[in-house]
Amino acid sequence: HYSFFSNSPEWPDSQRNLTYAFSPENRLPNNTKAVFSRAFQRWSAVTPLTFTEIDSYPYADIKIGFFVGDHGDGEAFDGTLGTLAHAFAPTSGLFHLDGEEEWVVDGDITKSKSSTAIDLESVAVHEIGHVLGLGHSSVEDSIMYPSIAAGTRKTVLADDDIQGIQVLY
Ligand code: TQI
Ligand code: ZN
Ligand code: ZN
Repeated sequence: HYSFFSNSPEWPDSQRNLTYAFSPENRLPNNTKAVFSRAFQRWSAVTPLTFTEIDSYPYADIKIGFFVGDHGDGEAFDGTLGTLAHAFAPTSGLFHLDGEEEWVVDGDITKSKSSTAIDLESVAVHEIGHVLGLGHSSVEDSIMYPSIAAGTRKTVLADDDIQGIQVLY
């Protein structure tokens, strides 16, 4: 079953057309940006929310960046595996990914020979759930379940994810 952060924080009614931007330090290729666009669409399809990329990182509601080790928010990344990414409850909008993971962007993760490869889109859909206010779910097929089998891809929202997000929005 789905859960929320304590006190169930959400983006307010006045802030439902959300903007996002990528850290200018990262200079991400378009195929990487497209992964995030697809991940946002999973959630916009089942809520009144919209997500639009803008160039201004400081003005964006949702701030996305890849960082290594200690990056100034008290939650240091730890190199390969372990913590992959984190996002903070509404309305922080911070969405950080561990720059030392072996991120699979367009490749087929199920064909990867590497035991440490992680599917970026799967993690992005999960972290956006946190950005929007979902906690973890006890339903194994859900996006918000707190673990994912190595070498797998999970990008389709389960009924449990949809029910949870539709309580908030
Ligand atoms: N990062 C954790 C996560 O996002 C951080 C975390 C732990 C957390 N407890 C939390 C965030 C409670 C919010 C509330 O879940 S992670 C997965 C999964 C991680 C794990 O790097 O462990 C995904 C990030 F589900 F695959 F295990 C993304 Cl998809
Ligand atoms: Zn961080
Ligand atoms: Zn999580």
